[in-house]
Amino acid sequence: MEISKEQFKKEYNRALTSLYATEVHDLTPLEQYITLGSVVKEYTAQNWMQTKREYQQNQAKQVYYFSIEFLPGKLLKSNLLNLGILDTVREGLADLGVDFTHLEEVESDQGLGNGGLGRLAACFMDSMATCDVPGNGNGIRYRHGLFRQKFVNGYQVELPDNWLRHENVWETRRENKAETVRFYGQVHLEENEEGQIVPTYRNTQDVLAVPYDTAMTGYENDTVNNLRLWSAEIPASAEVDYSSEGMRKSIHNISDMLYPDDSSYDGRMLRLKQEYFFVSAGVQSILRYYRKLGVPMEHLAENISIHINDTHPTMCIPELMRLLLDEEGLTWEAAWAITMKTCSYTNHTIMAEALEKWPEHMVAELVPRIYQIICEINRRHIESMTLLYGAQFTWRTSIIQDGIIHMAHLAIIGSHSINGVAKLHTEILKEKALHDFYLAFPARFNNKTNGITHRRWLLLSNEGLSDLISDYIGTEWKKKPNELYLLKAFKEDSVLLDKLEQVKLDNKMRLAEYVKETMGIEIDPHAVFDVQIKRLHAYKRQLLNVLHILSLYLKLKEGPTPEQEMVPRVFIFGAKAAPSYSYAKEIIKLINAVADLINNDTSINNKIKVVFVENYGVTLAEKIIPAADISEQISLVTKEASGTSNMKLMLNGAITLATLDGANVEIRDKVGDENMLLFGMQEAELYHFYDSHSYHSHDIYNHNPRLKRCLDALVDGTIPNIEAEGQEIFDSLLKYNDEYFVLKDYDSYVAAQSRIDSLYTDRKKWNQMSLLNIAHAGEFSSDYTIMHYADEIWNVHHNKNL
Ligand code: 26Q
Repeated sequence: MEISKEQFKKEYNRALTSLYATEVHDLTPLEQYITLGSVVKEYTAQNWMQTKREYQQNQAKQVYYFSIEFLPGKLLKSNLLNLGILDTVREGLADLGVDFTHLEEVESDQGLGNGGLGRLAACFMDSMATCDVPGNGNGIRYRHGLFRQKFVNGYQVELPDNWLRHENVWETRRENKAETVRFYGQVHLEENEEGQIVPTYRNTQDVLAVPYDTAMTGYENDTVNNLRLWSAEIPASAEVDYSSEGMRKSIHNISDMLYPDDSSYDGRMLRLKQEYFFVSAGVQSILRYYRKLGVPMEHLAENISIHINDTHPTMCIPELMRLLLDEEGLTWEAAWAITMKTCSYTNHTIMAEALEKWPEHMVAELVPRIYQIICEINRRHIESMTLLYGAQFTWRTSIIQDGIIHMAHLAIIGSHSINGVAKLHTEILKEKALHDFYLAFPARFNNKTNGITHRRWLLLSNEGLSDLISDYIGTEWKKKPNELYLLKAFKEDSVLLDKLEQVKLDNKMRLAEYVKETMGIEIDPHAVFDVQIKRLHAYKRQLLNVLHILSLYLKLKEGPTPEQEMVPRVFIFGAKAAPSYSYAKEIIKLINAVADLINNDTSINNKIKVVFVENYGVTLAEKIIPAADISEQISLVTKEASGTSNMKLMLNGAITLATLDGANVEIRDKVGDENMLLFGMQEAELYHFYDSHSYHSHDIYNHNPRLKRCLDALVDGTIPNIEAEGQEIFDSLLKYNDEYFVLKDYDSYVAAQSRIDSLYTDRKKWNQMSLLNIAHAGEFSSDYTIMHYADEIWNVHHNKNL
């Protein structure tokens, strides 16, 4: 949009008069922020309405992205960037004596997600709006997002995330768009006068789902899509008595908090309730919109696409069936054909413990009509498959097995498309995890490698680098991020390489200041900043990282060796552990204990520092990533479906130290082996160990004195205050045979690590590697990912050429 600085100042002043009836210098930063938010919201409102009108008038096919998590972070700066008024607003505020950075700081993170999956959903919302894809997000407005993490004596403590304490300026409550969601009770099928089977419900517990909408602005294109998050409220019904405390509480609880587990499912009724709550409200509201269009129900799939982000929204399938059967009066066959054509599903994990399974009796009790429909879907599936493939094969694909409902099976059977999130992950789905389904429905399987929005992860978070890039290749790359490859032409340009180094150094100095202020730890910006930021999980192997740190430390302590000449290293960790995941919490304690030991040992002359930032999330990532030299992507091969921090770090010029897992494979394909640091087992070797049961971690312990010394340090008092944790971790590696092959990959990890020093010392070489990583990272923009979804799965419009 076009707006002059003077006009903006006028509008800002008007807004603060109307909101607070005072002068700007009388406002707190929070009030100044709220004022700015209300001005920006007004700017987007016109485009928001216009976009909605256009979609309706053109009867454009719409995508509904169902996700139980959305993790957008802060919205102020990204909205300003997308509107094209970031600089105008910054300057206008400065004229008024307001520092924009102070306003940014007071905004709370919208942290309604655990990690990769929720952040991916947010990147996709950004890219859908930017690519003019008519896309809608559908999720839950949790009153509390992911917990706030604190360390007390090195242990993780979880505090509630009260992100709605202050007004949320970005949302709009729409009471007139509320839907009713039915739980429990009994359902009876009866024939009506027209011979149709209709259900009657008794003793249900009804919940009112009230939507809160947030504008998702596209980048300089005037498109504004909608993110709709549902809040559970007590219905104003005369028939049921909602006055009991228990009843009110049980309704209130549905949208009270985000489950903090991201890799093991928790079979609690409340979780299932959350799932059906946002699914039912969302699908009902889609059909309400669709009926208004006046197009026959038979054409639903030509106008609507429902995307199921992991299995959590799988009940979209039986819920759509329910509405088509019970409310629209369609036959089963017609309803099923529409449902399959409408729904598509993304798988984000192959880890067995993360695959959702629900006891049949729980589903039957909570959502009896949905249960009936699932049973009928399964009955028909079994019937048709048995004829083709025989009973045994068919049974393996059954939705219900031994009283358990397998959500992934339901999602696959009810969708026309099933995708994995990186090449290797999709191959594993097809060949291993979902092989039977792949044999039965090969055409449904496809790969869509994840992506990230380069707007948040470069333009917004690394302005120094963005400006430098534009100085050399112009600004086209902002809209066509693959043009970053033009940087390759400057590989030998020492002026650019020096400037690149300077930008990185500036970012490192900023991070160092933050670390000093918040943690009291001094770090040297000239040290190598080695970064591992992601959820804490055994398969991601933060343990491998800390064991290497420990071995470096022990070596330094042993006396003068070539390592004494090492380039100083700062190891930076950011990670939350699920509160119930005690092993992950023990690793946190270990890292903190090692950090304490090393940071306070003056004899090593500051060669190593270990920084474990508290409360890692989107906003901290935006501070850390621009300052990273090394990107640690060290999961056990086959376990990380894709990873996305790998892409963000690469885009900011970090060198990837990685196993060939998830999207690291695609990163290697683009930058080449010589521009990253690869190590570790590959897929075939791992499967060989699985098949032959020939892995014995004890043998490695016994034959590798350096590693043995390091592991013994966990239990012999070398590291103070970790008696219990040290022993548990030691046992996991030796007594329980090291499930994630940490010891197996240890030597090759140490070897890769030891290459860093000499590479880093050759500044030109290092800067060239960094430049090449940036040059190839544009191809990981989620704009491209979204266009592939639009073309190959959703069959919807987008505005760009691939
Ligand atoms: C399910 C049921 C009950 C409770 C919790 C859950 C649950 C919640 C969140 C299960 C899984 C998640 C999140 C998973 C996740 O973030 N997966 C990551 O998805 C990224 C985007 O595709 C990938 O890049 C990562 O590799 C993958 O780990």
